[in-house]
Amino acid sequence: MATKVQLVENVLRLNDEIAALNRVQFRQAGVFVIDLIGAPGCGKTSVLEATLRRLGDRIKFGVLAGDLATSRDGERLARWCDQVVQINTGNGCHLDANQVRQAIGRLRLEDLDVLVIENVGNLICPVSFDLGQAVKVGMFSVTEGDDKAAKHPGLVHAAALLLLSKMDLLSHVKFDLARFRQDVQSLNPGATLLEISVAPREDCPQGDHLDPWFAWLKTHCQQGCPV
Ligand SMILES: Nc1nc2c(ncn2[C@@H]2O[C@H](COP(=O)(O)OP(=O)(O)OP(=O)(O)O)[C@@H](O)[C@H]2O)c(=O)[nH]1
Ligand SMILES: [Mg+2]
Ligand SMILES: [Zn+2]
Repeated sequence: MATKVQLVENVLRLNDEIAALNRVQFRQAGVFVIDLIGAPGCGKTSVLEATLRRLGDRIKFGVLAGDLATSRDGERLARWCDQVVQINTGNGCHLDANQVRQAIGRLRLEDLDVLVIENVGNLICPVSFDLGQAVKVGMFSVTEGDDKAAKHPGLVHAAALLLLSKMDLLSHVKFDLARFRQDVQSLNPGATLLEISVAPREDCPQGDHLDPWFAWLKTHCQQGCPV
């Protein structure tokens, strides 16, 4: 048992050393780096597609897309951005700092304002792996159930920003928004919670509901520093 614990500690220590190198490189290049973490299908790529489409002419984005087996997310994102690298992890359920280090070698970092790393869909171990990001952003969606923040306190603690997506579906699912907000607030009072959707909401049929996220992104991209 002791050997196993030692092994996990060593893996994480090595990861942290490489993450520190990534962080220095990101700072030197002046890139604001986001590690986007959420369950499979919560809407990470959809929000990124909309972000690239809407802000791509003002903010220079790059994306690393983590996925076990396909390049589908990378292909979706590459329609809106020419600096996209897909990382296939095989059986790996999270990205690590070394995978990010290899992938950024294929980017022109100095040409970027913001680099978003779409982590492998998973709410658990991506939290433990520092990638060198400025900030971890956690994403939940209303279709996953209102208990997911409470059941994944590690992510809520680690994230400076939490996104609750698919708000257009709120009236169609059993989801107690007040309870979800309360769980987030009590687990991490300092975190910002933004309620968003890429599809129009019934109470606002004109368009999507991403402006709070865009505003957050513009502010932090200008500041260029950790939240
Ligand atoms: N109604 C609605 N559907 C959404 C929204 N965002 C995403 N979806 C749908 O949810 C499904 C999953 O979206 P993705 O963006 O692929 O989710 P993801 O988190 O990137 O998924 P993985 O990369 O596989 O973990 C797709 O069918 C999207 O069309 C939203 O705001 N509203
Ligand atoms: Mg995706
Ligand atoms: Zn994992």
